[in-house]
Amino acid sequence: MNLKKAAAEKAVEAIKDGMCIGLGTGSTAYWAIQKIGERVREGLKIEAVATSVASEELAVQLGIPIVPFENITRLDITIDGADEVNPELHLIKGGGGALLREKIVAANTNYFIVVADESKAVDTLGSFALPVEVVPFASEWTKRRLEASCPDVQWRLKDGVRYITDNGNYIADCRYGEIRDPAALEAMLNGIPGVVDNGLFVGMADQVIIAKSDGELDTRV
Ligand code: ABF
Repeated sequence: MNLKKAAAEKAVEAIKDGMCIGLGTGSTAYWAIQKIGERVREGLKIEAVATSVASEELAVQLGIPIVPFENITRLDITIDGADEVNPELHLIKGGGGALLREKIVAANTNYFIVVADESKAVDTLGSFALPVEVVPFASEWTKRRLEASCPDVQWRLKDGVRYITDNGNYIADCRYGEIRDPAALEAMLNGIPGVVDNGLFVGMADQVIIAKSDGELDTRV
């Protein structure tokens, strides 16, 4: 059974005619976009914005109407994946590199649904390296500031060179091990000059759908 697909398709059931939808990024959100495309071809009337160039291209291929962000004031539902989800529904996101757009979209959404397979459910956030988006200017200085709180900070690489986000920035992957106070860490990191945002999503998820290998869908609100 494809757990990511099962969770994503369950989330898509919440979408109704006339809604504005935020499209997530990653291999779980991929299945949500596929299902939304199927429903659009069956007559569902929606508009959508995407959290990454990759998701926008997929949506366009599938016939999902993509509108400029400036044309809408608020999204009804966003469906996106996560790298870790804790029992309070706080998240680490950004393993796919799209954390900044994902956070802007989630913050402007009435109902934010996170979809994941059971491997993403953790008791304590932090085993997954926390992505921090950093502007290129003086980036080594910013990295040193990050290292003051984190023992292991690595620039994300792609094909041997620094990974560049859709916004032209770098990603520093920060391995904290255990994040006991996600809200405090999120605020502290975003207070460092040169940091654009980080992958902690605290108190943003309205619903989390986790597909389990026994076939159950665990829905948490
Ligand atoms: C996006 O895709 C990211 O925030 C997250 O990093 C990733 C989730 O991974 P997956 O590909 O397993 O859905 O949602």
